[in-house]
Amino acid sequence: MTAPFFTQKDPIKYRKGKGLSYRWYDPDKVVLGKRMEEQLRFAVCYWHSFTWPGGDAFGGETFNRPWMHTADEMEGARQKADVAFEMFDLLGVPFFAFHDRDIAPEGASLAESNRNVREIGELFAKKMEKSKVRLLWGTANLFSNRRYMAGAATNPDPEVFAYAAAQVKNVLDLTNELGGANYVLWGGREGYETLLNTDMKRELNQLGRFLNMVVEHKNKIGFKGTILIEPKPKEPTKHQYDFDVASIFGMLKQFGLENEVKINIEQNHAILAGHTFEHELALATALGIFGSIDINRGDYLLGWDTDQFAMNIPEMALACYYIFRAGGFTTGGFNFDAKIRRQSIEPDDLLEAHVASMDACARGLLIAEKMIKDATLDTFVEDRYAGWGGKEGKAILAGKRSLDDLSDYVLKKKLDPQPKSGKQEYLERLLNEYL
Ligand code: XLS
Ligand code: NI
Ligand code: NI
Repeated sequence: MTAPFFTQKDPIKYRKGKGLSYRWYDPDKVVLGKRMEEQLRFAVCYWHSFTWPGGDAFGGETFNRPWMHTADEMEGARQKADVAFEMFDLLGVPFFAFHDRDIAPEGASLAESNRNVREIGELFAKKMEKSKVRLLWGTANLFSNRRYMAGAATNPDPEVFAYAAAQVKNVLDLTNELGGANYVLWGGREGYETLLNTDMKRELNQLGRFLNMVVEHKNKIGFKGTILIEPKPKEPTKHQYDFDVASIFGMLKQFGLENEVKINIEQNHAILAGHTFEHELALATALGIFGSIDINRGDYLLGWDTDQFAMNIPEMALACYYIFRAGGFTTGGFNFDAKIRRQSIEPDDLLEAHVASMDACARGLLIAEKMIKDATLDTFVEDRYAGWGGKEGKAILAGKRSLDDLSDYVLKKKLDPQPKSGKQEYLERLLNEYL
């Protein structure tokens, strides 16, 4: 028996109780018209919290989790589920998320792997009767096994494509049965290392077909959740096709899926793509494909996916501003795709990390609320574009002016537009005032 695993025994509450407590995350506090719990929709991710042993490229396991060392792997999977639900209930989070291979060991055949996943899925269903936790999303791990080394949907071998499809079917069915709010596709190996062995056009078409098959299956089984794609520019693949929000949007348009699929944006992936987190959030919102968030923090000095817990309050405030001024989440939420550092070896370090980051997100939301209600920023931006509300501005956008028309207009009116200050430093000071 592994559970109880944590020394913390009492459910963690807002500013009360023994041991850990939330300082800012008050689930019942109404912010921007909804309870904080409903606005933030926090999820614990299964992989980093319960399946990652604390290794890095130069050294192995540091955590020594008992469920990773059982003689019978399925017994380990059951113990892991016990600890996971112990943590969900201690934190009081409304959601969790998993890959098939996080929750159950891969078997000798697909049939056996599917059975393992199903068995733990049934255990989840039982545990969910007693817990308030719900499933934010499920996903298939189409990147760890060596069969996927050259990609899943984009593999040169159609049998690998078929295997990946079969794996997705199993997890999408399970996600549906568990009442999941979304299903995620992250294509870690959908890309290439060298063009010398790659037919890019063919691979992109394969990916488009795969995505369409997922949507067709979703409709067939009546899954009510949202299909999400998670962009990442590189790692493990050198050139990844789902690089960022913009490239996914192009792909969705190409394959006729822009109304079917939305995006799961991860902070660390945004900065690896050379963007700010808010850039990706604002672009997805502008394109109407914002779905959900993998909340974490990348290290600006490192060029890889460190997946640290988000703790930076000014950054969270800005992110929350762009998320909640656009209306916030529908089926999505803040999923902690984040791992504790490999030296954080005490069981309760897992709780500390989640509590601290939930508080940082809650503070971000509270600051964003001030910014949204005050509206000085919004008004500034609106005023900046006020000219477009005039007669000529409207006519241009409505397609009623040609290059000839505008040339005549400028010459006749002898226009000489004068630059206006962008007032960046004033706006930065304003932002600091809210913090
Ligand atoms: C890896 C991704 C992964 C996805 C789910 O970089 O973030 O964890 O969120 O497959
Ligand atoms: Ni992620
Ligand atoms: Ni990541």
